[in-house]
Amino acid sequence: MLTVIAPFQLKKVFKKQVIKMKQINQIFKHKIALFSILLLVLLNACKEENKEYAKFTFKENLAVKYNSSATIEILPLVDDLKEITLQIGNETVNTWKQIGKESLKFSFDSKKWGIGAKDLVLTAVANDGSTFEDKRIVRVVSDIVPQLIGFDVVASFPHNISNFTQGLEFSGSELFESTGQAGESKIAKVDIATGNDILKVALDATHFGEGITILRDTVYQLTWTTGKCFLYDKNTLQILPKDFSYKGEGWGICNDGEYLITSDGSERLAFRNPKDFSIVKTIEVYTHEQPVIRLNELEYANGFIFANIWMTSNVAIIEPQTGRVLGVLNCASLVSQGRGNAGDVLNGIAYNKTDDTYYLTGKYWSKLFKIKLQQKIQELNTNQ
Ligand SMILES: [Ca+2]
Repeated sequence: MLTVIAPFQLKKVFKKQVIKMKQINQIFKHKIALFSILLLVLLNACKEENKEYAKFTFKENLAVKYNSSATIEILPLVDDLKEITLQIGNETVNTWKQIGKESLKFSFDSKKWGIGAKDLVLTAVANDGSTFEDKRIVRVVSDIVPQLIGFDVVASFPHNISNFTQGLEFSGSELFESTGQAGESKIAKVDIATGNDILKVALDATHFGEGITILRDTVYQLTWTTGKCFLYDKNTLQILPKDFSYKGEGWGICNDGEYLITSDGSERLAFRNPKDFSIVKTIEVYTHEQPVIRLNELEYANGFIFANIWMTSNVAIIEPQTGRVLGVLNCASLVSQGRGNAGDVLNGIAYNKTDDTYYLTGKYWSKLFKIKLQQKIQELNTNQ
């Protein structure tokens, strides 16, 4: 049905709409005014929040040598401060009250805090309860210049050039090798003389195999990005029903007889409980100058952790208690002799306890080298 509206009615409707628009406009104007006031209040609050109450006197990336102490200085910037606290990591290490204009000092004992990057946070509280935070990172670097450790190549063997080597470890006189690449990942017992597999097991193609280590009768195998550590019977290489899950990437793994030690491509090594893979402690690996990132295949031998550094020809020799790099094997000569035509980077180090030798190879290399160090690694000097 059609409704007919008379002209005068139309006028009325139009008038009503105009009145309504005026009201809306007024409300809108009020809202704008209210919004502006709120914005001003907020801006002022932000301004208050950004006001610096106190600052560290040093800039970013302060480096402190291990076994020494450094003075951390804090400068109060306003008069009415109630207190200043200093936090290192999760620990509050000092609280100052009755603060004047003088700078505040804290003695940072690097040995207590250990090697690596430490988060420092100062929180300054004003008398009205408002706070200001200043944050810095302090790096504790090693106090030791790594020593170049010489070695002699005592033998070389053929290496399977289709092995994208990710893990290499002895159990007694048996050599185990793990490889990567999706669809090509495996664990094998290798015949050293020929480079052929004596026994092997392939990994599901959804996983990219990484390092292996053998503790008691179990082989532990990491995966690169799928967060799984698979367990195998050492004698049969049969996969065990239980596996472990972990966060982040898996690169290399070794063990010290008690803990599994894993790398993830950073400078950090994690010590894990072999029963549940939980992290017991972590260390950060540093030279006297900087963190050593891209730690890859690992080996535990003679009380030290040996680590291939990805994309380099170097193997770092690391003190497990601190993370200090005490020595370096420069394997450039092995790269030129063993890489072959299609080989990739140096990766894979295994210690043979029976004759105190180390076996090294690389991804898709044609050779496996047996080397003997020119000095007793136990005598690496930690008191330079
Ligand atoms: Ca190894």
